[in-house]
Amino acid sequence: MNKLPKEFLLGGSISGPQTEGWTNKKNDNIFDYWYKNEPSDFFNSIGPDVTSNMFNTYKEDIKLFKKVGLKIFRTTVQWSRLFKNIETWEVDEENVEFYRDYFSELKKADIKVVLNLFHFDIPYFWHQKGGWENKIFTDAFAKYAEICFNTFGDLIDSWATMNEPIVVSESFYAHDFWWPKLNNFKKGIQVSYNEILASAKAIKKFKTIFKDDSKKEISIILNLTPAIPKDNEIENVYAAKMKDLFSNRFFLDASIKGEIPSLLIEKLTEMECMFEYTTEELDLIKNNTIDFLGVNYYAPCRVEAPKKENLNNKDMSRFFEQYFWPEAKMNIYRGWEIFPNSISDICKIIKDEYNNIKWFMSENGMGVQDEERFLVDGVVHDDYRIDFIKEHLNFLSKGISEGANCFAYCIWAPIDCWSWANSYKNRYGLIRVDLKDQKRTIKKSGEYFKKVSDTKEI
Ligand code: BGP
Repeated sequence: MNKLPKEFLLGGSISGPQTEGWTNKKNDNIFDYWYKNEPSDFFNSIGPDVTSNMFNTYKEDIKLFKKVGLKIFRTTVQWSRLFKNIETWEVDEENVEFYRDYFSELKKADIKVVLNLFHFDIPYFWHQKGGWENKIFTDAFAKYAEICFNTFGDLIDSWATMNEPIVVSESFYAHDFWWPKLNNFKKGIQVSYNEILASAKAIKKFKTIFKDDSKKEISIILNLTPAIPKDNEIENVYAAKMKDLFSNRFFLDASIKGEIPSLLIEKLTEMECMFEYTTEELDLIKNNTIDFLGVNYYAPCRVEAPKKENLNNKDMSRFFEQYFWPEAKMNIYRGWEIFPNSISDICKIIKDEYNNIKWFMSENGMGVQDEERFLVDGVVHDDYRIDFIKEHLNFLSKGISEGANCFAYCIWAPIDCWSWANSYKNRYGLIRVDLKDQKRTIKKSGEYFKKVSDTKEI
C-alpha cells in the first residue's frame, strides 16, 4: 500500500457558476445568457439557474466537506455575482457578505481555501464588448481582481487568477463547442494571449497589494493534457511535440517563465495567426509570474501526424490529428481516456523543466451517468470512482517520492455539480445531490476519501 507524505492535503474543487445557482445574482454571465436563449443546448435543458443551490446551503455543505475529509478547497468568486451593476462596478454588499461568510466557515472548519477569480464565466456585459477578444477586457479583469484582493484578502492566502484558459479560447472562440460558437482559430490564439496578459496584470496588482505579506501566494490553474504519439515514427513524435506546444507549453512557459515559446511564435507567424502584442505587454508578462501552479488532469491526448491534405491548414490540424488507441481504457460517459500513468510525466516535466515549482493537483475526477443505478440503501456505491482516485493517487505518490513538489490533490468534485452544456449528465461528486429535492448523501467514495485524507494510506 502506498502512502502520501504526512503534510500532503486532500481536498476538492468546484466553481461558483457550477454550484451556487442564481439566488441574489444580479447579472448574467455568458452561460446564463446562453441558457435563457437556447435552453435545449443543455443536457435535458437543465441550466445554471439552480445548480447545487450552494448559495443557500453552503453552511451545511461545508459540514459535509469536513466529513469527506477535505483539508483544502477551491472555488471561484463570480464576477457576475460580486457586483450589483457590472458596468458601474457597484459592489453588491449582500453578496460580499455571502462570500465572506462562506470563506469564514471554511476557515472555521480548518479547510484551506484557494480562491479562483475566473472559471469560464465571462460577464455578459463584457461579452457584448468583445469579451476576451478585446484587450480592454484584460484591464477590466485586473480591476476586478484588485477588488477581490481588497475585499477578501484578509480571509484568503492562496489565490488563482483563472481556471483552464485554453478551454475558454478553444470552446467559445477557436471551436464551436460553446455559444457564441465562433469557430475561428486565429481569434482563439489572440484570446489565449489576452488571457495570459490579463493573468499577469492581475498578478501585478496582487504583488503590489500584498507586497508586505509573504504568506500570500498566487497561481493559475492549467489543464495539462500530456501529448502521447501513436508510436515512435518521427512524424508522430513531431505531432505530439506540436500538440504539447500549443496546449501545454504556451500557458506553462508564459505563467512560470514569463515567456511565450519561440517555436510557437515561429509556427503562428508561418500560419498567419500570430497574436497582436506590444513589448510593454511582454515585459509585464515576464515580470509577473505565478508563485505556485494548479494542475487539472483528466486525460492525455494521443496524436499522430496529419493527413497530407491538411498540411496547409491554418489551424492545429496541420500539425496533428487525434489518435484513438484501441487498447485505451475509456470513461465511456465522458469519452475521456483513463490513463493515470500520465501523472508521472506531469511530475517529471514540472520538476525538470519548470524549476520544480510548487504545485497542486487542482482537478482530477470521474464523471459517470445515471449513478442511481449504483444506489444501495440510499448510498451510491461508486467503486469505479474509488478505483479511479486510487490509481491516480498512486502515480502521484510515486512522483512525489521521486521529488515532485506537489502539496495537494483536489478531487473534481466534492459534491455533484452542474457541468456546463453537459449539465447534470455526468456526476462527479463524493457527495450526491438529488435534483428533485437537493438532498445530499455521501457516496461510498466519500468514505474512502476521508480515510485517505486522515491516514494518507491510498
Ligand atoms: C474541467 C472544468 C470543470 C469541470 C470539469 C469536468 O475542465 O474546469 O469546470 O466541468 O472539467 O468536465 P465536464 O464538466 O465537462 O464533464
